Amino acid sequence: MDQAVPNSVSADRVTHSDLANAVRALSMDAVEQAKSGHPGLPMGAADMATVLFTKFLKYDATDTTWPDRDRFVLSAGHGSMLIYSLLHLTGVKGMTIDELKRFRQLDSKTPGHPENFMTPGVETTTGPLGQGIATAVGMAIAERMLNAEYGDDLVDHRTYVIASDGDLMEGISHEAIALAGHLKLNRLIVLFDDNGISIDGPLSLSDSVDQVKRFEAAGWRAVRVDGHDDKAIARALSRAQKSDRPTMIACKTTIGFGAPKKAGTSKAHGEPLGAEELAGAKAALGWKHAPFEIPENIRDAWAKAGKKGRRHRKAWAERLKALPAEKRAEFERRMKGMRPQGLSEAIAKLKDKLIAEPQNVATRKASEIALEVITEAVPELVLGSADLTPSNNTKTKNLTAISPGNYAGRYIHYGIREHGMAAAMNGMALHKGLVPAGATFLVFADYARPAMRIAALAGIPVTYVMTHDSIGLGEDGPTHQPVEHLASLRSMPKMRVYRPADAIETAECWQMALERTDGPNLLALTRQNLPQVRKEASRENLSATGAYELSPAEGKARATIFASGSEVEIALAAQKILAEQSFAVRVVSVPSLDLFLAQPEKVRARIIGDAPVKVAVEAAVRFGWDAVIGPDGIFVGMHGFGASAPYKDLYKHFGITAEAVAEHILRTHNL
Ligand SMILES: Cc1ncc(C[n+]2csc(CCOP(=O)(O)OP(=O)(O)O)c2C)c(N)n1
Repeated sequence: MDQAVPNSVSADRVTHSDLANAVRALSMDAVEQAKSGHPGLPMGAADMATVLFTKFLKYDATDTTWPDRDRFVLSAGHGSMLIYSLLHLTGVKGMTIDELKRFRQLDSKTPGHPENFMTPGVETTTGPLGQGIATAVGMAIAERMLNAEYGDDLVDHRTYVIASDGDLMEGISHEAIALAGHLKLNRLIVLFDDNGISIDGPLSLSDSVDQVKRFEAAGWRAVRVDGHDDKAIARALSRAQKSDRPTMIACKTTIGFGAPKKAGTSKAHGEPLGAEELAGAKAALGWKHAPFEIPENIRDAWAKAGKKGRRHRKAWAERLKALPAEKRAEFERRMKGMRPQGLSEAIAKLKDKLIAEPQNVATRKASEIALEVITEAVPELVLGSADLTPSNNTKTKNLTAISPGNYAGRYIHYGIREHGMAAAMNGMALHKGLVPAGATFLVFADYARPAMRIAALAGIPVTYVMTHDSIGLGEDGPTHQPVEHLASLRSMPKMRVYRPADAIETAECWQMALERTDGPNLLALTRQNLPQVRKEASRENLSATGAYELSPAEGKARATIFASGSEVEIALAAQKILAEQSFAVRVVSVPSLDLFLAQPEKVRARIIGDAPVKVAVEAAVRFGWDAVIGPDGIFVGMHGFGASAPYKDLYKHFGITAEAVAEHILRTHNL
């Protein structure tokens, strides 16, 4: 079996090395053709990936979205040609040899780093190191939670990861492996490409962590194997499948395996090998075929591997079919990512109730009130917090938390791990079947931001509940008071930021967040109590245009005050002060500035109106508001960091008061 196999022999005579070398050859050729990319990782990790895909992965190339498939995450996204080669060789539709030839070209299915929205079979976008492994933790959580709900017949799969040195050096990996170890996610298996090389050179330049001990300390099973010994890898994977804990298999590999001069050096990491080195590598590997050419027998053997999971998929489909119609429809709805019918009705009823009994509460409390009904209407909604549950008001009475070994629940204590939480939420949403919402203080959005950016880029429907949204949090002071966060999050493409003004707007914003299925949402909520500013019943979701006239002027408006969240109260008070001086102004509430700016020009013009003076009030920096008030508009808000004091003192200190707003308007008007 180990000798060279002539092209014409049957598929079962193909060796492991033939299969792995096909991956290496395609990866080298594609990087060479693109004149850019990373050949080293695919060449080094080809053996472990080949063992995984041909012997272990529950996978059917003809249906890459089948719900009970094993998930595979290439955390080291720079090695993207590894996964593209695997998807091509196993026969995923559309992953043609021409797509491999167009590696890294515009609109190809083979972008520089894997993107789940570009390439069938790619489970998540990776590239920023550490994201993949942390996202995979969320996938593994989702699998266990859905298993607890639907049983082994419907949900019974594993999550496999290939991670590199860089993945494990990144801080997020600490959060991810600690959470996975704690929760005993034994269906999570990480193959660590232990090649000891990164961009600057050998890892010894900057790292001396014993990764096996590190994972063990976090509650994992961890072993070392020769990453080029297919039998040893297979043995380790077999054992990992039986483990009661997550497993990390440190596979000792040589980066750029086969390349005569560059193998084992950082030269193999991130540039084409070059014609001579490429020819040398193919010679060393015994690969005698033209660029992008795969002999038929090897192609057949890979195609066979691509069909390995088909019988599992078919048996699973039969079990699904046998379910009572209602249960089956519900499972299918959830796995398709469709929202339940009852959501809008539940919100409408809640709004009626709030009109009948107004609630003068903090919007974090209003969010809890909304969640009491939403969690009933949306059974797939899973809440959680990065150790701020009592402050974020995310754990409604009807939710129980999951715990190690017991995954029946709808709440997750993520620990003080904002970044790990945000990445796990991505994984849960990508897995499908669950809709995650996770919480922390708005100021700590920075600690979660790289995963939030992946959610935006990849269009992942998750919701961040971010409370303590301004100086209104008071005494904790400037370290905890966000000022630039709203502007910076609003600037992120496809991120939707909501800052509701009262209990009704909070319910409306939650509705929009959950109805959105193509990207992330953030609810910025207050710690301090606010009056309910919406007094009239409206079945229509007034927040849906991002801004709306909340309080019209009595007579022709001489100014418009735009405000969001807690500052809407101030805008209304300023309107009253001015009305007493017979100065008519209107107030526009802006629950989502970014959504408002995305409205058609006509809608924006109608809401902005033609009053000569425009004012924006928000206890944050001005950045972004000029699009509404113009460069000469008045901005009443923050111009620097906050301070530590009771919040009412802070509003006075920073001049964010109704009196100040009224004064600014009169002064400008009189100019
Ligand atoms: C968060 C983040 N920082 C930096 C990079 C740039 N980068 C890409 S690969 C890499 C390190 C490569 O080392 P390793 O992870 O061991 O991969 P290998 O060299 O084995 O391919 C770096 C720093 C990145 N992709 N993501």
